[in-house]
This record gives sequence, C-alpha cells and structure tokens, in this order.
Amino acid sequence: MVWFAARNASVLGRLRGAELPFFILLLLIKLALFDHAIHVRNMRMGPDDVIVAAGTLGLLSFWTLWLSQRARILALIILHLLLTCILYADLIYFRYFQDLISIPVLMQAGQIGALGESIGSLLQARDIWLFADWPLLITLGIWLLLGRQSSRGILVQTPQPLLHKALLRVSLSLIVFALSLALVFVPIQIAKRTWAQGLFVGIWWNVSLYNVTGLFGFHGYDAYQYVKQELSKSELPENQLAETSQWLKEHRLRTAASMDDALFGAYKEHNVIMVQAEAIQSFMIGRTYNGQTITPFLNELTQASAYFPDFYHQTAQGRTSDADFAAQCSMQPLPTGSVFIRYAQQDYSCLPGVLRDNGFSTSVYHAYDGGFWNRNVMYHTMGYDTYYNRNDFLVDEPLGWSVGDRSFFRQSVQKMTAQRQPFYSFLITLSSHHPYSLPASYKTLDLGALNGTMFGDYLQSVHYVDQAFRSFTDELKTAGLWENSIVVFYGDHDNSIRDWSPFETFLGHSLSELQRERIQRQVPLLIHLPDGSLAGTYPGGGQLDLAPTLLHLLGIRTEETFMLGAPLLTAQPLPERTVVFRNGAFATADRYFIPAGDGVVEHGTCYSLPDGKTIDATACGEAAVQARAQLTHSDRIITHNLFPRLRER
Ligand code: GP9
Ligand code: MN
Repeated sequence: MVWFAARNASVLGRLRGAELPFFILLLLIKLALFDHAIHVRNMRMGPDDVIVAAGTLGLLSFWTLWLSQRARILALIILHLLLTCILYADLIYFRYFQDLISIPVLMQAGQIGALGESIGSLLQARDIWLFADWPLLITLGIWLLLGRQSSRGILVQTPQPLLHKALLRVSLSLIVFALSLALVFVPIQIAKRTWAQGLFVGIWWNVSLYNVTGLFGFHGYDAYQYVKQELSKSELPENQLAETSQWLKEHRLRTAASMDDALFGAYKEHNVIMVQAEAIQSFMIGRTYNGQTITPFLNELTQASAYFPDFYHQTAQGRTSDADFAAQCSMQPLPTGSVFIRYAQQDYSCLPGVLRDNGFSTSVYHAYDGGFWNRNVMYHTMGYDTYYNRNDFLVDEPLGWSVGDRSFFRQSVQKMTAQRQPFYSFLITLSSHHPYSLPASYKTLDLGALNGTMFGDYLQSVHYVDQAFRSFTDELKTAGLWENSIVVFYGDHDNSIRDWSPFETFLGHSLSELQRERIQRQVPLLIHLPDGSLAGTYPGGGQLDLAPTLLHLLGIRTEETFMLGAPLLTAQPLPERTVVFRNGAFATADRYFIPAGDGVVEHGTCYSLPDGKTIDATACGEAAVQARAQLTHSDRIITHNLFPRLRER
C-alpha cells in the first residue's frame, strides 16, 4: 500500500499541470457520447461545438488553479462526478421528454415525477461508458484524502516563496479564464450573426439552444435567464395595477356576452374536440385549381358547421405556440419570443384548466418531441391532465417530422375513447409543416404549372390533411363521439411562403397589399355542433375568441379568466368586435388598420372593408388606441404575473 501510494504520488507529481486538460478531455468525450445518444435530427457535434464545450469546461474549472495540486485534483474529481451526474440526468430526461432539464422543470415536481414508472425503460446498457472512469477517479480521490501525509511532500513540493506561488496561480487561472471565455463567446457570436440569428430572442426549443451553446453552456444560460427574470420581477406599482384592473373591467363590459343569452350553456357538459391544424390558411377553402378541389372535406363540412371565412390568426414569433396560447388562454402572445418558453409558470386561467375545474378530463395530443415549444412545462401549467406526445404514438405512417396526421388522428381517437366524459381534447397536427415535402405517393393532385413548387407541395399537404381530417371525423362517428361533442377546426398560422406569384397564379388574379395582408392572416375556423345546428357563415373573429366561444356554449362563466376575446356564437349579437394583431394592426367588420413603423397612429394605413379603399387614418384612430391598450395590458398581466393580484381585487 505504501509502495502503491508512493508510486502513484510520484506519477501525479510528474503530471503536475496536466490534470486540468485531462479533466476537460474526459468530459469532452462524455459530451460527445451524450450528443450521439440523444441523436437529434440535423444536429451533430462539430468542431465549433467542441471548442465551445472546451471553453465552458474551462469556465467551470479555472478556479481550481488557485488550489494546491492535491486539492485541485480532488476538486476536479468532485466536479467531474457532478457534471457526469448532470449529463446523465439530462440524458434520461431527454429520452422521455425530448428536452433538457431546465430550472422551471425542476420547479415542477410533476414533470420529473412522470418519469417514475418508465425509468427502467430509459436506462440503457451502453450508458455504462459514461461511468467507466468512476472507479479509478473515486479510488484516486479516496487515496488523496486518506494519504495526506505521504502525498503532501511529493505533490506540493514547490520551493518558491508563498507570494510568488500565489501570484503564479492567480495569473495562470486568469489566462485560462480569459481563453475559455473567448472559446465560448467567439463561436456563439459568429453563430448569432449568421445561421442562428435571433436564437437568444425567440428560443423555440431548448435543444436548438444546446446546439449552439453545448450542454453545460445551456445550463449556464438557463440559470442566468432564471436569475435575471427573478431579479427583474418588480411588483407592478399599485396605480398601474388599478389601471389594468379598470381596463379589464371596461373591456369585459364591452365584450362579454350575457349569461341570459339563449346559447349560454346550450351545450352544457358536451365533450369538446379542438383541432389546431398546422399552417392551414383560408384562401384555398372552396377553391379548385387545374380542375382539382384542394379541400373537398372541409368544403363539405363548412355546410354543416358554423363557418368563419374571415377568421384571423393572431400569432407572432411564437408561431404554433402563440396560436395555442391565443386559442386556449385568450390572451395576446408576446412581441418577442414565445409565452410558452418565457412565461411558462404564471397563474393563467386557460381553457383546459377552467374545464378541468368544471369536471372535464383534459388532454392534449401532439405527435412530436414533448419538449418542443416547452410544451412539457406549459401544458402542465395550462391544466391538462394528460399530454400525449411523440412517445405515445406508434410511427406506423412515417411522414415529415413524425407520424402522418391520418395515423395521428386514428391513434388519438383510440386514446379519446378511454377518456372520462365529458372531456376536452386538443389535437395539434403536423404533416403540413413547412417545407411541405411529401413522398410522391402522397402527392395526389395534378397542379399543372404549380407541380413541383413549394406552393404546389403546400397544396398537396393541405389536401392530405383534409383527407386525414375526414377519416378523423369518420372514426369519431364510429366511436360514438361525433354526436355528443363540439368539434372545432382552425389553422394555426400562415404557410411562411413569401413569394406572392404562385398565390396569384392559384387565385387567377393579382393581389393588392391589403389582400396579401389579409390572406396571410386568415385561417379557417369551423365549429361543428353535435346536432349540426347553427350551420352557416359568420363574420370576423380571431384566435383569442375561441376559448370564450366554447365556455359560452358550455355555460361556464368567464369573469375569473382574464380572457380578452369574446364569444363568436351568441343568440344576441355582440357589439362590434376588434381583432387585434401583435404589431398593433387590427381588423373590424368594416376597417383594417396597418400601423406605421414609428407607431404613430396617424402615420398608419386605414382601409375600409369590404372595398379595400384607403381612407383617412383618423377613421381607425380610436380602435388603434384600443388595440394598443389590449396589447399593453395583456403584456402587463403576463410579464408581471398579475393573475393572483387581479383575482383578489
Ligand atoms: C412542432 C410544431 C411546429 O411541434 O408545433 O411548430 P411551428 O414551427 O409551426 O411553430
Ligand atoms: Mn405551426
């Protein structure tokens, strides 16, 4: 033993200074193993990522250079064990949630708890490689701890005076710190200016951040964001709270439907099945091109449903997640980023939570990675009992990002039949996602000049979704759910195709600026009521109106909910509605307003509808001020989490 200690001590003595690079190298290998194990599409650890990762490890460990060699080795061993544990926890979490552990996740006990039953299936034999070095490192650590006397002489054998030694250590650590900082920030800055523009502003997925910052960089950034948000959580001053509370009261008076309305509670305790369809716009509903009907089933269903041809999406940078938030919570999305990511832990009153409080079982279905758009966290906050994500679907029809919508719908109905009734089921489709590339066998339309273009592929995808939706309704009928459910179908946002010439080819005429603006904003909305009643065409409406519409039909009061929209189906018509867009634009039945870049109302463009003529901006002035107020107060309520304080008032 003495021989072993002395021999090893002398080896360590000779390796003086090599322990830090060795620590970094070992962890780089583990990070590469981690990257390989999570295997994210289109993301592989490249040379840039290795540089950033080495830099982060340098930042995590530079301070050990202040210590004596013995203490330093011990500190590095402990750090190494700790980082391996974090890395492994992330790996297990990723296998289940397709996401990385963030601080909000740690705060939601239920999230990690969900792993409980499946933990066995998440552990894999090859993970042993992550721990292969542990026996050696732990033995070395124990030996260093126990072998104090024998090792001290060899390891800390330095003739220099104390001050000189301290100066040397501090300077060396500063050099390592500065170098590590450069290794982290230079590649990230380059990425931010080139291919990852806007990444830190509009984060849509922790994994995309990881792709640039590396694993420990991600955790560092996540902790920084969390602390920053906590520190900036100033209480909104009482006078501003009173102002928002007052605005909310007046807004409700303007928009609330009467509880005495004949449709209030007309469909009490019916199931609600709501489908948010990826990138489905309104312009091709009811249209044919080259003798082909794009959406035969939706066209048919418009006849049997309450159909809103002028319905608008109200999304911003958060895209699908904004549509989801607007529809479920009836609040405005944020000007930058997504509410799902930035404020996933506020005390919202959204449709699923309200329905759950009223005895409904609530579930959400989306066959993609659970962590995308931070859904794991947000769906818990919103009040869903169950979130069925990609893990819960069999990919028996591989298509695009995941399983095809047809199979997604079929498997969702199977799950739905097991739900306790009344239930609320929210389904988010995916097959018609940009860039709309489908296998040849799925392209069943002959679109002439548009064949092979992205716009043509978009129409093919929409046609596929239309057919998938038909089979969904057939399956609902077979399962006996069609007759006792309100079925809602709406589009989440536009198709991101910015070249207008194929739109004009398809529609057969050129498009004015206003027509383009409206085409880009209009998504279809169909509400099918169990008995097919209220079928017909209705004006206006936006995504913020969806939750209030359903609550009205189900006979659930909305005063406590902070919902900013208004019911679309009422027996007594409501006063005129303004659909407010995130950039301050708005639409009413007879006006459409596009604000100027400088935000001055008079500099904006006011159109009259339906003729589309430009009129004096003052004709839109009052509604433009109201629109801005809605955005300001919605932001205030979300960012300051005013829900509990407003409820108390
Ligand atoms: C992925 C899907 C797409 O889960 O919701 O989101 P998008 O890119 O449309 O915002
Ligand atoms: Mn989308």
